[in-house]
Amino acid sequence: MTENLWLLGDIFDFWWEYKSVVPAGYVRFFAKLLEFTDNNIPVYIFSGNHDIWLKSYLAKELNVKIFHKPLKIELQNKQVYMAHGDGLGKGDYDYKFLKKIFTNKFLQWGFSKIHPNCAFKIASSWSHSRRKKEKYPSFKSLANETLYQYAKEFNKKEHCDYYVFGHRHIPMKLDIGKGSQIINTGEWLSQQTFACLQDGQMQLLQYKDGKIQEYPYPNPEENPFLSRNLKTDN
Ligand SMILES: [Mn+2]
Repeated sequence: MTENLWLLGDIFDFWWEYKSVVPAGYVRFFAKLLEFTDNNIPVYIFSGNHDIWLKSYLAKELNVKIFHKPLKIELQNKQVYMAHGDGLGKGDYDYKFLKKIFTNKFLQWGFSKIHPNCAFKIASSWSHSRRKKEKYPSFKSLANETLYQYAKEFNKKEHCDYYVFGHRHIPMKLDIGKGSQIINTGEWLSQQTFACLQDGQMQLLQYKDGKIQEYPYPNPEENPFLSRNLKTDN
């Protein structure tokens, strides 16, 4: 069986590539990815809203493939739609506007002229400021979940078996009709959740107490770890 690893974005809180400077840190993480690719296990990385500036460095050094857009792909005879999830669906116009600024070539050129120490200080403080103090993201209802609605709408026009996203930090595995499911891989830092596609079936899993188990709350409406009243954090 062909194994491969898909990282769905926001792998870095902030990432920027210079011609001759590499951001400090991440050595063990990079070594692990290299271990995968050196052993012919392909690694695919989507850029997220925190690391949209991933360019060719990781692709060259670690032999990984980077995607900047959603991808629809057949895996194990299933149609799988994957994306980080930022900016998809209705609303979030502030972010959609910001994304235009973030991806503006002239502004990127200007930012790259700032000394790396200053540039990272500015970007990291801003990136951190977006993170709220609460440990778990807020959740109101599925009706308010843009990616859930997006997948449902998309599936009316074009069928996929699985819609897999990150971004929201809310682990989720739900039916969306026509035999399709949406899966949100959640996040790694506090809940250690991820998805696994095996024999054509996708599972939402959690690494807990040294073991891998099925995540007990695939429906966020029943998840006690989500905060109900606070603002979103993604
Ligand atoms: Mn994100």
